[in-house]
Amino acid sequence: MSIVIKNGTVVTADLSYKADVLIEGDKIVAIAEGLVGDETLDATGCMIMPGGIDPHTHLEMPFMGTYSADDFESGTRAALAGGTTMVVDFALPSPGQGLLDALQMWDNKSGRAHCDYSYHMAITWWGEQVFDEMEAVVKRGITSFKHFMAYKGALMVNDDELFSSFRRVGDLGGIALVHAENGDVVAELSARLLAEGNTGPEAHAYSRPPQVEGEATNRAIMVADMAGVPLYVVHVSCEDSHEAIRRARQQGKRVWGEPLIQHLTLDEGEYFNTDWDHAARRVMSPPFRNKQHQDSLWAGLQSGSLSVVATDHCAFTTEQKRYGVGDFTKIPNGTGGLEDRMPMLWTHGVNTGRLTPNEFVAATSTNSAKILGMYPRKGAVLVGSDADLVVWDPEAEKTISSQSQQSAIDYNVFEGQTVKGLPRYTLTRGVIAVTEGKIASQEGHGQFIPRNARGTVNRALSQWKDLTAPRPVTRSGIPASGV
Ligand code: DUC
Ligand code: ZN
Ligand code: ZN
Ligand code: ZN
Repeated sequence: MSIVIKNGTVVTADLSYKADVLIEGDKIVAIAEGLVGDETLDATGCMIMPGGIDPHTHLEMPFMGTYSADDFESGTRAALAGGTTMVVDFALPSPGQGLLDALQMWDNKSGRAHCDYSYHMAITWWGEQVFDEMEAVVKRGITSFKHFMAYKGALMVNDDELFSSFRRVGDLGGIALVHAENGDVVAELSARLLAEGNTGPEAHAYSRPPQVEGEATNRAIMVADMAGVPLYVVHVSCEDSHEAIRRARQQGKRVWGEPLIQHLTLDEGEYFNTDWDHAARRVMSPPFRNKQHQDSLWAGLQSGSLSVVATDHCAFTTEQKRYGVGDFTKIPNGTGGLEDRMPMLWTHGVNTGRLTPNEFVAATSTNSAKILGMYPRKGAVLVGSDADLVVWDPEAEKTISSQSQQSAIDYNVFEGQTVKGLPRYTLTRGVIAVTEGKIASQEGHGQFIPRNARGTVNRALSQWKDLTAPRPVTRSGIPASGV
């Protein structure tokens, strides 16, 4: 059974051109004019693009005393509805738990996925078991390791752990990810705010000013340089962290920044809504910022100093958000966005003239595939690539509503916004999953996608020659010769 997509314009990160795309099984087998297949999809007026890749989701994640409400079933269904055909989630060991054990837990959940997926491995504690198991994790095709510099007393790692882990990731040819917020300062500000009687959701934003993010991003960049590891900064929300990333890139450091669609399109005014639920539903870390920070993020996407747009999809119901009534530090942190990321970025990015369609493809798909080691299997419209495709109708419109969304939660942070630019069809490895908003995808169709390591890089750039010279490494990650 073959499928041909006809009468559309192929739009990739590099090029736009008229061609038909022929799919056999789960692969693209031909791209040319005048192709014929068993089934024909009409793409008149549409663009044929690589399916979206969301490099940052938290599905069914145990967090802040509960579990995020979208699991791999509802979360990946929502992804496909919005043109996203792959998610990269996070396997999150609890402190003391082995990495392979945590991976098994995530494998048990992800079997229900409608679209393909991978994981980043979180490093939430440090020890010989973690050091040893990191190699097996890389061999399984998980080549990116996430570090939380916030969530003190829970997920946070200290600088000694950060440095040891970064060195190990660098030696394994992987890439280090950071949630960059100064967790000590956040904890201190949170305690003061509560003591002063500031218990509402808006205090969450006060407890995490842009400086905590700028400081941690600078620190992570410097530690990564000393360790000789490429660095990917998740959810860049403000100029303070963006500025650090720009400077690092200009210096030749391999550092990438990931803004979220929420930070690009929603601002801190949401927290001053007098409706407690409205504000709490938008509590996430980092919080939404003001317009100047938003402008900085858009400028970064335009110039290339920021590379990809993600969601950090970590959805909680209103009932879950209400755990934090009377104490903002107990509001589960996180918002949804998987279904809306691409239509929102198209509406606010392409329709406004900020981004070209090719830049849209780069930011929603191709750059993630390249940075995270799965290009050109993913993120490409090429012969031999997986047939993860979205037939994008730039004229189709809808108003976002929790009533019609796939996500399991009871609201939507973009409620009431009209978007123009939607999938006409979404295909996941050759299977038509969405037709004009109608979902026909299959639970369990998604597969785990192993990713390539980047190889070791960057070491010659460090000022610290003694750290960049070849070094015998002990199991604890400290050179035998000492530093
Ligand atoms: N931020 C959130 O808002 N939720 C999940 C984890 C995170 O870093
Ligand atoms: Zn985070
Ligand atoms: Zn409201
Ligand atoms: Zn996250």
